[in-house]
Amino acid sequence: INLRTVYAFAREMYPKISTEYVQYGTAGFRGKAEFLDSVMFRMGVLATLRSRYRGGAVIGVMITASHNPEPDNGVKLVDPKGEMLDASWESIATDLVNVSDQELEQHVAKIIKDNNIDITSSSHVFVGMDNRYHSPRLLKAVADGVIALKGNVREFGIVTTPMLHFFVVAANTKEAYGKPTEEAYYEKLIGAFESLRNGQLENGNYKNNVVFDGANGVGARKMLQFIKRMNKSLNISVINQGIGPGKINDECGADYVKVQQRPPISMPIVEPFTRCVSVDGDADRVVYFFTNDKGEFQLLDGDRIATLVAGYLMDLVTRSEIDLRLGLVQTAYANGASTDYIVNELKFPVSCVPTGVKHLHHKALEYDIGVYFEANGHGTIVFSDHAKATIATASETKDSAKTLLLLIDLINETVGDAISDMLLVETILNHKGWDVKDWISTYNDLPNRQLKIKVQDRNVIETTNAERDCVKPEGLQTEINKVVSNYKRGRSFVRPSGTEDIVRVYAEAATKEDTENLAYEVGVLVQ
Ligand code: 16G
Ligand code: ZN
Repeated sequence: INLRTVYAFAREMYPKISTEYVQYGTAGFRGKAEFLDSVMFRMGVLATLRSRYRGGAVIGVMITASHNPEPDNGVKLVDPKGEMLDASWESIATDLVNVSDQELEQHVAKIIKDNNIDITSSSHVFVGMDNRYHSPRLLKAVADGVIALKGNVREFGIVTTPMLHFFVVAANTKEAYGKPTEEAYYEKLIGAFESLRNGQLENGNYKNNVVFDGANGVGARKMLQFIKRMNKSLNISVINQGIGPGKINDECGADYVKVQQRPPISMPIVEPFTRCVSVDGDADRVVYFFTNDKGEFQLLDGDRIATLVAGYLMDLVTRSEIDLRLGLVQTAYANGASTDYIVNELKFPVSCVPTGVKHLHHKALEYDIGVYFEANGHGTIVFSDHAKATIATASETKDSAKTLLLLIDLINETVGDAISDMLLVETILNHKGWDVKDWISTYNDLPNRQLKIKVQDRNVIETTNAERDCVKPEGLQTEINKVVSNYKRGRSFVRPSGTEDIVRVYAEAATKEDTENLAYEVGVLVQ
């Protein structure tokens, strides 16, 4: 393989047009789409090298800017088991993207040498994209990066982020997970969902209807595919389908609903207490919401989903008379009331980790059944091999274990999957005979508020203790503590964003007014 080709491709087709330093962050590279062509090309190169480094295993490349506005795009790599790119390669990615076109050839040679990569060995890269209008152009750049190194590339076109993760795992584990195709994905999830429903479409307070806000993103398209293949096991009406003038994530979708604490702008009039679901632009986050009979908006976010799922799983495990270690993983953004509920009422072990799926996922793997969710709706459940074997054995005699076995199939263990998570919530509510009133009455959320603060350099803020304490600048935490101590049930923390050039402030307190004041006061300390 002649590395000159890489340089030639780069120079002719994907020249680097910005010298601004970019970093592979929690969500890979993100930015305005017009600056991303060279980044994409180089990520195609890197994915091929990574595949060769991992003995030819399939590596995934997903092109999306998730919940960010439509003009943005981004790229992240998926490792063979469906996890996020290994941390040790994040800096390799950062360096590769920042070198000039002239340095590129030599730099690639250095990566090959440093990592002992056999450049003649086979490699496989899967690429998927969301439905932003610039995604196809960027996908071609990734594919050309692979081709420049004579690797194999398979393009999946428009898919959700969790679907791409699914394909990568499926291809690498062969039979264990199903085939790496869209059809196999639908079949696996719908098959499990319909078996779990077992013909019982309504139960107690549970009604079989839901409104699905697709954020004008790929989640909407895929949901329409689900509906086509489902035997009317759930009546889903899809809004923000991405046809017409609506832009991705614009006044709709999970991030908007969660942060603004209101329904999407385009919300049709529905009966009070109708279950509504919002996903984000690449369908890896999900939140529920509804309007009550007083016309008030009520949110059921990632914490609500986590507590619902955790309680249900614990119940099934107990009834199956099996001994498994269960645990829930949250971040500092988890509502204090959710943590109290899960610790005091459900008696479920909880741990707190820094923001970002990789931290949550990693911690969850320490349990036999690890439930993890960010408050923003990003999460899933992971089962250890020991848990799977134990459940399989128990399922021969216990119905509750049979249910657990089907749940494993319904869950996309590799990464948070909005559609799979939604089908899981629907299953649990159906089994419990619950409507949203029952669900929301398990505990009362503390009012909470998030602020974005623009600062000169967000990295002057350093945190510890899962982002709950600030160690730098010195003295700031003491001042925050002082302010917080004036508020009943007050809690607040600050952290630099991993995806935007800002500092985030989170505050919660006993009343809405206190929460606003607390957030404001802490915000002032940061500025
Ligand atoms: C990324 C993370 C998400 C996290 C968010 C925080 C992944 C796949 N995604 O989108 O989990 O909640 O960043 O953003 O890890 P922030 O650092 O700007 O608050
Ligand atoms: Zn997303």
